[in-house]
Amino acid sequence: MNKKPLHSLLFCVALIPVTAWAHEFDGARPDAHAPISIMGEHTHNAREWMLSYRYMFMDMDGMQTGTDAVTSSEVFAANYTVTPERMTMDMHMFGLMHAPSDRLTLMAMIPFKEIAMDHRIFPNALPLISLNGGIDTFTTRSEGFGDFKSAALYQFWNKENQRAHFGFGISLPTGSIGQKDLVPGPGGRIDRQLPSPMQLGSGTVDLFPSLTFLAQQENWSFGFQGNGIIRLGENHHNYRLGHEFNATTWLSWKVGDAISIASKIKYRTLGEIEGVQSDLSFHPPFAPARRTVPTAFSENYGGESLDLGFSLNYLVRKGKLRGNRIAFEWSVPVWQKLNGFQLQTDYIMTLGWQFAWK
Ligand SMILES: [Cu+2]
Repeated sequence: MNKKPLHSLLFCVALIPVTAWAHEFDGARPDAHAPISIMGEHTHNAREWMLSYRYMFMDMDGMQTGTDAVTSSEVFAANYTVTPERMTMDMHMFGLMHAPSDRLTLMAMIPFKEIAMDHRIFPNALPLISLNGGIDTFTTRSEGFGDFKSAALYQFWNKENQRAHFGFGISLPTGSIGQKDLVPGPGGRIDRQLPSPMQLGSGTVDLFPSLTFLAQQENWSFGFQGNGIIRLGENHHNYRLGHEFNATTWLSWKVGDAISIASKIKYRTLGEIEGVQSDLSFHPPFAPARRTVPTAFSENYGGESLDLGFSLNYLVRKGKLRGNRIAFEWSVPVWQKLNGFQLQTDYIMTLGWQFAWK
């Protein structure tokens, strides 16, 4: 799988014609929902509503260049004075869906993020270590609401056991891109603008087109979603995040009336940052020939990855709690190719609750 992520994708896409079968698509089955981290993958019947909450935890540990892990010393050897060593993000995502008709489903969501990044200072950068109170590590944090996103999903195919819909989403820059925290600098620890991975929003209006295909068999389901993020213009810190494209396929097995398990494979490609992030420092004042930190430089953004995920869906189909769904997903990158020097993703865990009613 190492160097040929596209082959696995093409294999999954080749499964599509195999899934023709003569029975009705049942949107109320537990396997009618994709692994919980996938957004906008289902539509609703006319007049249905859905409220959802997802908790996502992402752990990024250790630096990487290309497909190789690198140590902090190797980042310092590449002329950087500070390196990230770990980043965690806790995200709480609140969502609402409503279908005015069988064909059209509308959705809105907003995330709340808590981000922390641990850094290490080059041992030879003694002036910086002394400004940092004599220690060679520091952590920056940010938290708050991210970008508000709304989307329309239009079902253009619903025949026998197959469904397909287009999605068109737009995200508004409600999340702050002016988050600051204390970092070592001239005169001690000072409140400085944080680089973009620590920011809560993109700062630009972003478009989210998507195409989803679903097929159901008697005891299992298949899904495919291709989606993109197109960033418009430039934000007020003089940059814009890279455009993004994702292709995800999943297979779900219905192991009972209420439970399904699934596996997914996701290919992602993300562009570099365009522009130069304003209000960051690029060269330490005491060593102008060195660079500050990889996250300040646009070439240390973007890349490709292939993630493998496993998930469990539990759907309450009778009684007072009918319509509640609880889902869990564990996802790990099996291949990452990162531009420049970046933190590598260790795993992403998603826990979700959804409640649908009519
Ligand atoms: Cu829904």
